[in-house]
Amino acid sequence: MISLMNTGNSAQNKIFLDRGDITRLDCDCIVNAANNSLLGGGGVDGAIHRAAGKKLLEECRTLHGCATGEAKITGGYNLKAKYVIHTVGPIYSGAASDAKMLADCYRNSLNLAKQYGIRSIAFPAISTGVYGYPAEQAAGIAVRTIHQWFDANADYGMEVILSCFNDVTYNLYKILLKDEMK
Ligand code: AR6
Repeated sequence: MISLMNTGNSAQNKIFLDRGDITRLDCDCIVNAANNSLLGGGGVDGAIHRAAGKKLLEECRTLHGCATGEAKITGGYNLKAKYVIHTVGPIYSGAASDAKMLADCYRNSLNLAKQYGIRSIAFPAISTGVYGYPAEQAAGIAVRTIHQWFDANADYGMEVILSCFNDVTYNLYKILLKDEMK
């Protein structure tokens, strides 16, 4: 895992970059790139449900879905992570609203995490798989939104892990975050 110190006025918040499977990470919370039903699917959603076990789906059934850009929280069950935050990214269409909804996913997930006292949270590259969001644009939105949240929550001390399942995502984040590398 590469550690990246956040610069600017929010010294206690940090970004880390990890190349691998988000379900194996040992952090307080992992974020799921879910769909509106919250009842499972392919990609990272399928991997998280498989690793967490059937009780995750049982709890998800009680949530009655989730709107695009919003976030809901459950337990982590068989995962190392105590919590899973489920957020629903936009299906890429090219409309201006795509970027807003993708930023909402990161912001709302971080706000919910803070409400639960979470200090370390791992994000997959939301919407960049099945939902077709161009990886470079999505990485830029993720990094910008996390930095905005750090600035707005300067003394909280959140560790954000950007989980990269492929080299394209990993290299994009590495370029975007190069100024923060120690
Ligand atoms: N760990 C980390 N990242 C992963 C993993 C993993 N185990 N598996 C895949 N990724 P996607 P979306 C990466 O398709 O585009 C589901 O069916 C993947 O390489 O999982 O938001 C849901 O139910 C990509 O970079 O999510 C929805 O219907 C990123 O995770 C739909 O897919 C997101 O890819 C959501 O599509």
